[in-house]
Amino acid sequence: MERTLVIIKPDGVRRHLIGRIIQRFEEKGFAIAEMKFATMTEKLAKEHYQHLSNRSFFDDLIDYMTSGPVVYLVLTGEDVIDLVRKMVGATKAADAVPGTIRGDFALPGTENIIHASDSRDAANTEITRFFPPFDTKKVEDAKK
Ligand code: DGI
Repeated sequence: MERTLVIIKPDGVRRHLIGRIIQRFEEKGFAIAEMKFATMTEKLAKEHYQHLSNRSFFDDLIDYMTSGPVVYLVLTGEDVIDLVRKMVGATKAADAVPGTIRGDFALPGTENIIHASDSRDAANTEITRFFPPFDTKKVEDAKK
């Protein structure tokens, strides 16, 4: 089954939108395969947004992404990558259509509530970045 990586960004958490955002994905029929609440390190934020490292807003973007906890989700379902991007809406608040998550909640500026992988390659890279392989059986065995 196809998988995608979603991040509810620090402003989404601060504005108490976690429940409403996750509800949209559940109502659509996607399954939550993984979920984690944690503050992003500067190293991972810079890696995640390396394609924007030459842009004037890069430092602000890194400060924002590391400014508080985020929710990481791996969602699964048919066409989940494309459909979640459609549900998320356009990057800029002014372009985001009402009915999309950004269209309904995002304010102008860098802070736009949510991230979702934009391709199969990006999804694989991002899922491995934020959910590194972890052998729970080995950990359990080590505790014995
Ligand atoms: O995949 P997206 O998040 O929709 O878009 P992206 O990968 O091009 O940009 C990543 C984030 O960087 C975006 O969610 C918000 C920020 N950003 C992108 N373009 C601009 C921007 N922030 C500002 N201030 N101005 C921009 O033009």
